Amino acid sequence: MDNVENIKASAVNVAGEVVVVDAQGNERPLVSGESLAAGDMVIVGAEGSAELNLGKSETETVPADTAAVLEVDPNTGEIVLVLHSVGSEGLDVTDVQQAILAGQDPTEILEETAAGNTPPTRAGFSAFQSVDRTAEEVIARAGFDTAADDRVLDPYEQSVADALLPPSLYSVNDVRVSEGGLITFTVTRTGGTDSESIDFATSIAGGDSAEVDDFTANSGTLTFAAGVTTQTFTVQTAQDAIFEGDETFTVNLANPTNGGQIADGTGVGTIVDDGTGPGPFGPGPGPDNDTTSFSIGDMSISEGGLMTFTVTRTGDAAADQTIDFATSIEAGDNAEAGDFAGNSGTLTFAQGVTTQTFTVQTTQDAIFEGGETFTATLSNNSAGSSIADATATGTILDDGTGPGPFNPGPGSDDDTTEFSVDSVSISEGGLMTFTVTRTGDAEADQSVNFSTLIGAGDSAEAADFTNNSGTLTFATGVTTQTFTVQTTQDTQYEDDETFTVLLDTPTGGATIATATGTGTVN
Ligand SMILES: [Ca+2]
Ligand SMILES: [Ca+2]
Ligand SMILES: [Ca+2]
Ligand SMILES: [Ca+2]
Repeated sequence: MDNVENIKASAVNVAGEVVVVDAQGNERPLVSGESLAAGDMVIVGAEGSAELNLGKSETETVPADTAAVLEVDPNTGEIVLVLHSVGSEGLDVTDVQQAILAGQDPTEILEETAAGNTPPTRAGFSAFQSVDRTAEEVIARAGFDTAADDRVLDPYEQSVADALLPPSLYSVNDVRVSEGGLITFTVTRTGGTDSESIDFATSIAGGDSAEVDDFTANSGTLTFAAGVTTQTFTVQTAQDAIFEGDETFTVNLANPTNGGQIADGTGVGTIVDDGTGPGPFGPGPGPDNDTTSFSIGDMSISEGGLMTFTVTRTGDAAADQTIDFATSIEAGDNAEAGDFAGNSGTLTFAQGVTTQTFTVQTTQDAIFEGGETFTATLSNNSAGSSIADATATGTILDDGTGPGPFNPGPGSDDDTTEFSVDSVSISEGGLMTFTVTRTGDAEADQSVNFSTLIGAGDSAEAADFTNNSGTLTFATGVTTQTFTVQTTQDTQYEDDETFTVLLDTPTGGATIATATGTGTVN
């Protein structure tokens, strides 16, 4: 017992709601000019302030929303203020009184922070120097017995202390997982330190996209032992091979015990099957990727036929997926606009459908054009899919090698042309004219070589005619061309003399129907 009674303090100026709880737990309003003693707790309300004279050169002010205990610094013997921010919750004076009567050090009711001479601000509390002190010391200086056995208000001790602690606040997080993975939700408790529990449950809430088969529902109670701040629970997601996009479900917290409160009671579980989810997950390497892939195959058909392109989807999707197609003549293609009827549109793949088709009608004519190509292109595929092969070549065949169906018509189309040469007889000394005929027409020039020769069965001799050879070119629409061979006049009598004319090396897809003719000199 030092000279506590000799240390005097007083209220200089009091504004707003200010009360004093003395060391005996008695409450009274504080008014300007009133004396204060060590052990008094000054509680200033939200709008108030209390300017105090602590026997120093300058006064000190207890600001709004603050509680302060007048206390003797055992090192200096000076009176100091131990300050505590009350905050928006306020401070229940009755609780303070009961705590004091239950033997609790009033400075431990508050956060232990000592003020210097400068009136503190809330933000500055943490900068103040802490003063080491025990409950026995302070209460002894306050002038009454501190022996706990003498207290008659033991029933308050536990409940009051608890009431002054902040309640537990619970939150649950959001979790994203690869499909098939085990989701672990974490429930965090802040504030509470006792053994408490809270319930959790999964559900499919409004706005959620998951279905009951997408995860295994779970619910239960999480118990937080004293000092434990986090607990977890898991939800198993279901693996499949169908693209569903992000699917969500909800977890909710409920029924916290011991006055606990829920700060964030809703967590979202997101199941990802597009390869962007986290991994690894067990079993399996993760991340899961159920996205689909589209491809289109090349196609050829006989001219005039209806060409059917097949678009293949690898993988399946829960919702319809679409992809656009269009035909065009690209660089490198040799078809022309008239060779087929362009087509474009959208193909829809419902769940379970792996192929879709579209058709292109090709144009029939009698002109040999060889293989003509155009391009079919895929684009604008649905989300959750990719295009593995976006282009196909359509080839129109008119050389008799193309496949059916042929519409209209019976089968493979053949527009190839044929060359033939005729045989000519003339009197010795005459100029023979051989005619080469092309059967059919072609889009581009075609040519064929001709030459003369004396074959195994021929009777002419070299001197009987003048060899000729060359190339005949057939433009589009031209069906015949000619070449000549000059025969030799002599004075000897001879039987008919023969030689051979020969066609070879046709170009432009043409063939030779009759390769040889006979020149006969009478
Ligand atoms: Ca999957
Ligand atoms: Ca899936
Ligand atoms: Ca044709
Ligand atoms: Ca043709």
